Amino acid sequence: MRLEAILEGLDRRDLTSLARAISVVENQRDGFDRVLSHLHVRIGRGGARRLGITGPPGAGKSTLTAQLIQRFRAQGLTLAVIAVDPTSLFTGGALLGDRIRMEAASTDPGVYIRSMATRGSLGGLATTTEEVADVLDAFGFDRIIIETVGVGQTELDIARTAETTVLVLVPESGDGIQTLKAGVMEIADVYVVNKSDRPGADKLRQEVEVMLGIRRGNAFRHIAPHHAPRPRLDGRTLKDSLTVAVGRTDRGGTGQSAGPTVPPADEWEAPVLATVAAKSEGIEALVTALDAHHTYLGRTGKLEERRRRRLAERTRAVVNRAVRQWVWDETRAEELLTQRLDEVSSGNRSPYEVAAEILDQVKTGATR
Ligand SMILES: Nc1nc2c(ncn2[C@@H]2O[C@H](COP(=O)(O)OP(=O)(O)OP(=O)(O)O)[C@@H](O)[C@H]2O)c(=O)[nH]1
Ligand SMILES: [Mg+2]
Repeated sequence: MRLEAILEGLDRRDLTSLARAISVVENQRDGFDRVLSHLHVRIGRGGARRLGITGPPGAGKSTLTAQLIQRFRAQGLTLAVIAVDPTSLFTGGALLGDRIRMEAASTDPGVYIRSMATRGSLGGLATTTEEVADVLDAFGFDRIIIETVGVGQTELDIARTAETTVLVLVPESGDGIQTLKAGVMEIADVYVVNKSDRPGADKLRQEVEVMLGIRRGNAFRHIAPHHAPRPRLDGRTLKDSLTVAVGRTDRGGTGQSAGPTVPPADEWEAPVLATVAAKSEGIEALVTALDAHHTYLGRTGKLEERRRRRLAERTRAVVNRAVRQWVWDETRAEELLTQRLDEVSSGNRSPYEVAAEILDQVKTGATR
């Protein structure tokens, strides 16, 4: 299909054209920037919300996604799901069967499920995922769910391309809580302890809450809520003694507590929710939390702020890509590098000197 036909098809909201457009963008085929440019005016205009769901393998992300799909469909909303699986690079497509099942399962025209091939993503997986989400956004889906497997930095970066990031943990997986301890996942907006029908779920939920509390300098808030009167022990509050007991002070090491720490009104306190996705339990609370986070982003201006930052980042990325291509393809940079390589190799010149020379030449406008 020619590019014009794809663009025209997108305007008609034709699903085949959508699939083609996504392939073009995903693989950065010729004209991918034209597709995105064509769609730009429509991106973010239909009020689409992007939701990132990440967590260790088998945590129940897809089950949770299926539950969310049901809720959103009941509200009359349309949905797109992007299933990204960076680890399939290493597992050699072991999850492919699952993906195909997922795609085949969707016969509802209001739901569009797409898996992302992740091998050798040129623009970086997070950027590519975001660009694919842009296409779906412009196409008019009300909700875009980005599901990614894993709890590493890459997965987080992908999930963070959404406005709201959900981290799904389960009692049996040590991974999630370990990365949370390492601070990687501190950045989620909503935490879900799924499989709460299993032993250890309550304990995990408390651990996560304590960990988030400690990071906020607000430990044990679930034990002694701000508004509740605190029992007094030896003239100190319960919170003080607990804080002392774990060897922390909550006021930057002064050893004095200045009373309860109340988060500023414009700060989001990520909730830690319990769900049993397989039995559809706790989903309502999750939907409520997602709505609350969206409202928070809107109220504090963070939605708009974020949008502008992303547009600036995107523009920079496109300029960088073009400049890089221009330098190496259109100027004498490569030629000069080839000429100097022997000297660099023999130690008579450093790569830095040669780079400076190349840049000088580029700046003085020497093109081939
Ligand atoms: N006991 C219990 N099992 C659940 C729950 N939610 C999901 N499961 C089961 O856990 C298994 C994995 O669920 P998925 O939804 O495929 O998990 P996932 O996180 O999408 O898995 P990957 O995409 O492979 O990482 C399935 O067998 C589900 O039926 C739950 O709340 N409780
Ligand atoms: Mg899954």
